[in-house]
Amino acid sequence: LELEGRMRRALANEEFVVFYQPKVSADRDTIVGAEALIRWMDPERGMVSPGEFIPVAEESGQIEAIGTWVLRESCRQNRKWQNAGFDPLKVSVNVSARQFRSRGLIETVTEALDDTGLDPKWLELEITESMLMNDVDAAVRKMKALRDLGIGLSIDDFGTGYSSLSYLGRFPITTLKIDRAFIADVDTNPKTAEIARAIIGLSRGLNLEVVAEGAEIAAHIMFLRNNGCDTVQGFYYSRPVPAEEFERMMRQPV
Ligand code: G
Ligand code: G
Ligand code: MN
Ligand code: NA
Repeated sequence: LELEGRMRRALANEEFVVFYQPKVSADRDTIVGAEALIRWMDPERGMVSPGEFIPVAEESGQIEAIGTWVLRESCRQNRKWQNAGFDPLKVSVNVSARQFRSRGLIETVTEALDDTGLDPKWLELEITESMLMNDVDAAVRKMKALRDLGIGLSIDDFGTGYSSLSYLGRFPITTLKIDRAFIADVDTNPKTAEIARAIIGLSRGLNLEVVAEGAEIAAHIMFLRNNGCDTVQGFYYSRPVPAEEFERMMRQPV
């Protein structure tokens, strides 16, 4: 079977799982959130990377069903952790371009929240700049409708897309996520460090939470902490892990 056919089967056969990568408060060193990242355990081929199958799902339209499943599963898991008595977390879910444009997105998110009983403030969607630029007015309307549900909205991979700073003030977002390209050499390249500082300053000025992704070493963490970044995500703390492993991390300090 081609990837498309195997994907159709995968959803029915429950071969998809959601992994979670911790987001850590830079000054308190506690887990304050998680990014939900889909994984596919193909019984024949083993783990298939979302980098491989998400673009195919996007092309074939299967992303709608898969995206709906990820949203619901992430909300369900988050509510379950809250019911078990863990400190509440914000879980962030990636949304693809086609999903974002889809007419059904608002209803899908509403249903995921209603059916799981998750308070909307503990859900955030990650969208990329390039998804917003085709039709800025339509994107702003869609973002407002999502924010009206009470959820957060984050710009993922910030600084790498084809966007314009002139639009940033119009976007009703709650979070900027600095792309890992800026974090990778933040400790060794003074220009990169200056750009990272500028993004952090911009976020503060616009009253947005700022998250750095791709923090891999202690020097990255030090830089981000010293320069006022709110939240840090990266292999330094943990790779994306299954829910049970994430739960173990929540039981003990990072
Ligand atoms: O987890 P990993 O680094 O392999 O992710 C590769 C890419 O797949 C990233 O760009 C990530 O945003 C994307 N991705 C992971 N999970 C999801 C998902 O549930 N939905 C969408 N649309 N993209 C995802
Ligand atoms: O495109 P997006 O930002 O959603 O992709 C998120 C992906 O980035 C995660 O699935 C994860 O595999 C990857 N990632 C997370 N932390 C790190 C890191 O510290 N280093 C690298 N190279 N990749 C990371
Ligand atoms: Mn992301
Ligand atoms: Na990203």
